[in-house]
Amino acid sequence: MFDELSRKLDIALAKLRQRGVLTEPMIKEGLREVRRVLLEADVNYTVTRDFLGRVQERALGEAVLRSVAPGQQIVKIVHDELANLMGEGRPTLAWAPSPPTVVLMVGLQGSGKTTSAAKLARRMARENRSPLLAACDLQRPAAIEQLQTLGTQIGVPVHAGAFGGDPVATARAAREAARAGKHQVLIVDTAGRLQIDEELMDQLRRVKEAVSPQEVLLVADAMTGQEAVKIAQGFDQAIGLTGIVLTKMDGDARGGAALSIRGVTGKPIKFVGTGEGVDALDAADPQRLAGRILQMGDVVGLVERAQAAITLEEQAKLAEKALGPGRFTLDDFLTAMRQVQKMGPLEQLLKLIPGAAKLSIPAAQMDPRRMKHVEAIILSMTPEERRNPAILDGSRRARIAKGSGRPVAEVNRLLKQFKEMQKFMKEMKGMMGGLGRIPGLGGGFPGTPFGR
Ligand SMILES: Nc1nc2c(ncn2[C@@H]2O[C@H](COP(=O)(O)OP(=O)(O)OP(=O)(O)O)[C@@H](O)[C@H]2O)c(=O)[nH]1
Ligand SMILES: [Mg+2]
Repeated sequence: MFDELSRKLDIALAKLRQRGVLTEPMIKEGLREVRRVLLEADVNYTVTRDFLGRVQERALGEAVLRSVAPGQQIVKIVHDELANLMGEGRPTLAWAPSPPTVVLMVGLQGSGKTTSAAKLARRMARENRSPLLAACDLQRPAAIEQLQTLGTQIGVPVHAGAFGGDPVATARAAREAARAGKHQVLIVDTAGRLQIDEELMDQLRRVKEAVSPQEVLLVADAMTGQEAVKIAQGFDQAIGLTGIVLTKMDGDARGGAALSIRGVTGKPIKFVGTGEGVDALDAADPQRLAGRILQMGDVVGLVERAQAAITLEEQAKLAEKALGPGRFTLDDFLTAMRQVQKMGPLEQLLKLIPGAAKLSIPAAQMDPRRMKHVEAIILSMTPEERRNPAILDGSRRARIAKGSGRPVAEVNRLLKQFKEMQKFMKEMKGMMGGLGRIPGLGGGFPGTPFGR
């Protein structure tokens, strides 16, 4: 699913992710690349343009340019906006106030209507909704048989019309049968055509009228890209749709259909077909689909957690301390460390930071117990000592060691690391000019568990 798109987006975004500092031209250049990839994947032009507008606006925002690992944040923004393209949340089916709820499956020939009807029925059976299938594609004997076979396979009854019969009458009878049989859901399979034509639309309109469906789902083949979008528009104008079932997402669908169909038609993708088997139907989840496209869930998760752990105010304060006119003190060191701790188990977190795996960080430094020790040592200092560690002579160090229950050697080591970090902060300040950079995330943080 989305393999090609996924790979190309990864390459496009890699350039942004690898940079520690991003400027506006770099972001614009990177997003131009993303644009090219989306258009190549057959995403609708207008959808692409609006999408990039939103991404760029957010990416150029203060918060990203000034943040640590801005490239990672852009990955997250792209991810979120991709999800937004496909929907707000997980869409649900509309249920009838009194059963049966009727779901009408429509679409072009071979798009996967019959298969999807059976898959949906299986899903409903699993949810104990006692479904009934209706075979209203009466143009080919094989079509009726196909649904009957699938019905037997999944243990769902099929109300079938006779070959050559009237689909409208069959649909009406099926609805009656569903009510009489106390079926909660009726799923109606219909005939397809090679292209949208007035005769098919007229028949569907009459079937629709006969069963008053809560849902009219267009079954569209994801492999056809923007063609699927055009088909959806055509069906919506002719009979009115409530949602889309995007099939054959397991194939090498380029992404154009999935990413454009909602933006263009305003109809949500409700299900995605991911195989030929009767279980291969997923409820569409925009977040998950975006995750499949941008296979960087680790980055997205990390940025989310970091954002949750470090409040903006804290970030501003730390950046000010680290790079502003003030001095970076042991108190700040402790605050930064606690924030890093709040983000979760360190080893796990480190794995999430691209490049961090390459840093040689002794396991002991990542040990949460060691963090406790560092904390104990710093808290055993007086406020004056924390502000000005230069006054820490031998006797003071001995007192701190005793107070914290740690050996003097460890106190010394911590102070040495802190000094290195102060130096690093100063260098970085010189290097980066006025740009803020928050310690703790990817940017290197000597003397702490993230140190180089
Ligand atoms: N790989 C894959 N194949 C699918 C999927 N959905 C349907 N198919 C296959 O697509 C072919 C057509 O599916 P049908 O369900 O018969 O399509 P239809 O829309 O009912 O076709 P007509 O009744 O002829 O209009 C079958 O071989 C299905 O197995 C899917 O999500 N993934
Ligand atoms: Mg069929």
